[in-house]
Amino acid sequence: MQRLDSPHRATSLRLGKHYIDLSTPRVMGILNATPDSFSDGGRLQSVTQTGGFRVSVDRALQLAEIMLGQGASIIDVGGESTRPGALPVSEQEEMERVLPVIEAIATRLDIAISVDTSSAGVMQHAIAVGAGLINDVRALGRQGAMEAVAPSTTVVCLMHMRGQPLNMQEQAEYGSVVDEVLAFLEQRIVACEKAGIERGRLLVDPGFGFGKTLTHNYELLRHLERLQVLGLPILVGLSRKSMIGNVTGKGVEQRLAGGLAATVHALLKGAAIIRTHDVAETVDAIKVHCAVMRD
Ligand code: 7PJ
Repeated sequence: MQRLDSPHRATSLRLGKHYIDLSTPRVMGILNATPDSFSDGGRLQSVTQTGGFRVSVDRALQLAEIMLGQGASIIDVGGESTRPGALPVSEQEEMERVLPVIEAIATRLDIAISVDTSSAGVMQHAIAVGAGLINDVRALGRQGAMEAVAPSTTVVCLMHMRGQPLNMQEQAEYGSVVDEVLAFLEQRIVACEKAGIERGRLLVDPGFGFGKTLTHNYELLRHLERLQVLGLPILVGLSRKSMIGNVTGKGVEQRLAGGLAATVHALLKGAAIIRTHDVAETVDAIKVHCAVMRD
């Protein structure tokens, strides 16, 4: 496949022992290790003998293997639900959900692993069991997060969020959302560099749906190319989000087509990694996009 070179796009990223070639866009498949997750209804839960929920590692492995077969380059394992209104979980609980899943994927499957977490303890342990990317919706803003990541070679995705999941939709006020997201990301990049996390280890994400109104989300997508000024690969998560549902009038399970339309716009504006629940369909969309872009 022909390369889509751009001066802003790194050609490759090292995630642990995996090299991800970013000369064409890549897919990050979502693996939720939460009993209350937003759009997979807790597919991974199994009921324990005491009636509690725990994450089924076998089921997680199966899903990861399917996504690998469908063409995902990265599996993003998350144990904290960050949907609007979600309650925080304890670090202990988060570790019990994600670490066995990360370890199993790292030992059994040939794919890069990302962990969707904001907790320094989870980051440290996840790196130790095989995560090559820290995907933090709080952009390493929590106590100890920078220090947890700095000594490793792990890549970090810095995402913009306004407020916290519990209240973020009440804080969605901006002068210019694009300028403010850019300024925030710039400031986090500088903070990372100061903490010893080199630029070459960073990705940026505008954080669709995180403390933004529908208008803000579409304004960000419309002007996504402006993030290229940061000179780092851009990751986007649009999959099944309310910005798709609000326009199409569709429930969570019926948002694929709308999400793919948004994804193609993101690709045209330079997105390098697409985080999605629907790997096979997103891989097809990228292939067609690349065929059109080829000279
Ligand atoms: C995102 C994420 C996103 C990154 C979630 C959901 C909510 N990480 N984690 N970007 N969204 N980097 O998937 O709907 O947009 S959780």
